Order: sequence, then structure tokens, then C-alpha cells
Amino acid sequence: MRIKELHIYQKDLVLTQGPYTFAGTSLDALDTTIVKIVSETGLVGWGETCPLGPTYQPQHATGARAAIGQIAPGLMGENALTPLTLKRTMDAGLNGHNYAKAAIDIAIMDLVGKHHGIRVCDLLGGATGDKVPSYAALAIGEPDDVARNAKEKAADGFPRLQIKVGTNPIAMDIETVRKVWEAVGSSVRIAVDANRGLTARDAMYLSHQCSDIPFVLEQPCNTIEEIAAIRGQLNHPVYLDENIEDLNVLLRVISLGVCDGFGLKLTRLGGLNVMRTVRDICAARSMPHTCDDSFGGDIIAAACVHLGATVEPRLMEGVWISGPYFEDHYDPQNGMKIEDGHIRVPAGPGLGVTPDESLFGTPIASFS
Ligand code: 0XW
Ligand code: MG
Repeated sequence: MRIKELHIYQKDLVLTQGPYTFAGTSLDALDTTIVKIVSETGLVGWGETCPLGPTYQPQHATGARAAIGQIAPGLMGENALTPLTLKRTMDAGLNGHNYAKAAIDIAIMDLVGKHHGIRVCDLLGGATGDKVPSYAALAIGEPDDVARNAKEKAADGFPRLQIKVGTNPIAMDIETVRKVWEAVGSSVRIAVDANRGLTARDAMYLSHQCSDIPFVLEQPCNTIEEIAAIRGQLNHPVYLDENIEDLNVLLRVISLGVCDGFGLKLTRLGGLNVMRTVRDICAARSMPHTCDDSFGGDIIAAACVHLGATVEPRLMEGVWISGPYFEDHYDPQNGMKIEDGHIRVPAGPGLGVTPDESLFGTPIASFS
């Protein structure tokens, strides 16, 4: 089955719950890129990539669309049922740009699943159940407000909460962590995520002042070196997120023993097929991890859920999706929803979501 067309769409995702804030970043809207691949048999595969603004990581929306446009001509006429060969073709056409290539990888997996009549999670080895645990990222704010939000999210059934730190003074971050703990206790698991925003000094101070509270400390500092230097002085397990930009870095930090688990973003690593390898490496070293992405709609959410469904439950830290931050679903019938802190694995073939194409407008670029 050959690739016949590739279309690139741009869509603004306007946040309806107020700005999305975390260390050094506050966003009112996101600029997402959607990829539609059409096979010669008329099957359609959907992919998406949505950087969290142009400064969060070395990714940006117009860069994603330019990179996809650079790659697309080389994919025309290629076999759509061979994701690994297509990855090699993409890499031969453009160095790096995993976050852009991921959108094509996801669309191809959607197509392969539809061609064979099976779900993406089954293409990735099989699901462990019909839903996955999600987790709630608590917006930065006054300690009492964050604690109140934590209590509400725990009552909503979220098994895990992520407290954002690294923007306010460290004393306020510590007060926030303590008040969330007082509010929810051990009823939920807690991650304290600095998104690289803490100095080594403040990361140690936070961990020491909260040594009685069982949380994982996610991406406390900006670099692997800073975290490696203080790791032996921390009272909490360390998870890495933003530093994990490719498989080689993942292998390096595991071999160096720099961390105990990960917050992983599917598009940052290059898509579903790379994340399958990441999943299996983490399993070999019993490293818990999330299956997230930076932002985006039903397409990227479905991809994260399908992958998360294949992770061993003991290692599954949760699937974060950004749907609750804006209103419209791409797929009005089977949009990805969080219910009681969990997300159902779509039942349909491929990704199991069918976007309403009218929501995407006309393509900004088309290739055939
Ligand atoms: C909570 N997330 C998965 C969503 C935002 O993109 C940030 C990210 C994280 O954990 O860093
Ligand atoms: Mg994180």
C-alpha cells in the first residue's frame, strides 16, 4: 500500500481554563500541526505534533511544519506499511527534528492499523487493559489554591498528581508541596516537577525540607550534570523529562544511574516506534515512566494512550493529555476523555479517533 498524499494543517488550540503555566512559561494558546497521510487505497492516517511554545524545548510549530515539508516529497510512493523503513527514509532526508517526524510516524501507525484492522496498541505489542491511568498537572499558584485543586483532582479519581515548582520562591514551593501533602496524603502518588527551573541549591533545599513526604522529584534542574552532582544528596527518587531528547541520552542516563524513572514525551523522542524501544529499555531496567506529550488534541492524545496501554502496569506512571485545557475535540464521538482519573483505550482500528476535518481548515501544504 503506497503513500499517495500528505497534507499539513495548522490549528490554534485556545486554552479555556486560563493560561498553562510552569517554570518560565505561560501560554494562552497552542499552535498545533496535524498531518494527514492518504494511501493509494484511500485509507487516511492522522498524526500531530504540538510544541509547548517556541521556548520550552528546541522545537517550534513553524519549524515542525517546515521539517515535515522538507521530508514529505521523499515519502510519496513509499510503502506505507513499513514504519521502520519510512523512519530511515525520513532520517536520510532530514537530520534530527524528532518532534516533526513523530507526526508522520503516528499517521503511518494509524494507517497500518486501519489497513490490518487492528488498534495501534496491538501493533505495539498488546494492551494490558481497556484503560490507562492519567495524572493531573496542578497549575502554579498560591499554596492554598494548589492544595485545594489537589484535593479536587484526588476526589476526581486521579491516581497521581504533578505539582509544578520552579517559578515561585523556593520557600513558596516548599509550602505548596507541604499543603498538597496535608490535603491528599498518601491517597495519590505525587510528582514534584520543576521543568528544569530549580538551581541545585534549591532542589536540595526542597528535598531536605520535605524529606518526610514521599514524592518523585521530576527534572529539578536544567542539565543532567547538575542533577548528577546532587543526586546523592537528595531524599527523593529523581525522574528526568526534558533532558531525554533521544535514545542515546536515555541509555546514557540509565547507564550512569542518574535517575530512577522518566517523564517521557512521545513526539520529543520521535514517535510511537521509538517510544516502543524506550518502553522496552525502561522495562529491562524497571524504570517507571509516563507516556505524555507536550500538548495537542485527540490525535496525539490517542497515540499516548495507545502506547501507555502497552506499558507494564507496575511501570506505568500515567498518561497526561491536554484535552481538559480546551474545549473542542477533533473527534466529536470518540474524543479522548479523562473519566475518574483514567482514559479509555480507543476501540477502533489504528488510533481509533476520526477527526472532523472541517475543524482543520484547508491544508497549508499538500504533497502527492
Ligand atoms: C505535564 N506535562 C506532561 C505536560 C506539559 O507539557 C509539561 C509536561 C511535564 O510533565 O513536564
Ligand atoms: Mg515533566
